[in-house]
Amino acid sequence: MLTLHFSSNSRAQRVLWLLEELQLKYNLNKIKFHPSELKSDEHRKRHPLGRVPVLEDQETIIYESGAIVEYLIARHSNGELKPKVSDPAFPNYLQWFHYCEGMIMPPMNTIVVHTLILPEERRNEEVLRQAKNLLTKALLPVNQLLEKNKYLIDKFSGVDFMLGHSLYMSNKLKCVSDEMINIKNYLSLINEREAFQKAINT
Ligand SMILES: N[C@@H](CCC(=O)N[C@@H](CS)C(=O)NCC(=O)O)C(=O)O
Repeated sequence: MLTLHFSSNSRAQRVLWLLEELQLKYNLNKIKFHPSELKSDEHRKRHPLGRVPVLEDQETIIYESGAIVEYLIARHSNGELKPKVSDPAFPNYLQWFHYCEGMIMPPMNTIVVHTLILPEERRNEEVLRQAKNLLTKALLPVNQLLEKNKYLIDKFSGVDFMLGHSLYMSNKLKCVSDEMINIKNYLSLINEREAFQKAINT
């Protein structure tokens, strides 16, 4: 049996979305997004930094949302959700899958820190401005990609759980401008998926 250690409004939504799409059986351990629970001894045994998501599969404990998504796809998707190595879409899959944590999430983390996490007196307007600028620049190629593709690499894939979810988070932070119409349309598309709704409303 799989157990997902999960907090609302976090990257753990990526994994819940995937578990739901794959219609797998799982236990959900909902953790309050607060140091009292995230940094507890119990949770640090699963993740040394006290973060989410964490997936447990019998004796295996795995963290890093991208690794978890790859693990579940490899074990449970029956060859769906990831192009084969010989498929021309394979390099695109790799690039855009990793673009999420590599290019989108670093400025987004800074934005969250300087708008929500730090006490007001420690927030820095210049750092925030630079991070917003960087995020906008990183979103532009994704908006372009969606000019020709329905989902991120056209066929619904692991990239949607990663990069797609980071677009959802960027939009929630009001960092997707109305001009990025392709991203807006894409968000409407994933919003229609029942599994996505379950993930963002849990
Ligand atoms: N690269 C990691 C990042 C994990 C991460 O930072 N998760 C956030 C939630 S989105 C967290 O648990 N933050 C709690 C904290 O920083 O104390 C992943 O993709 O899983």
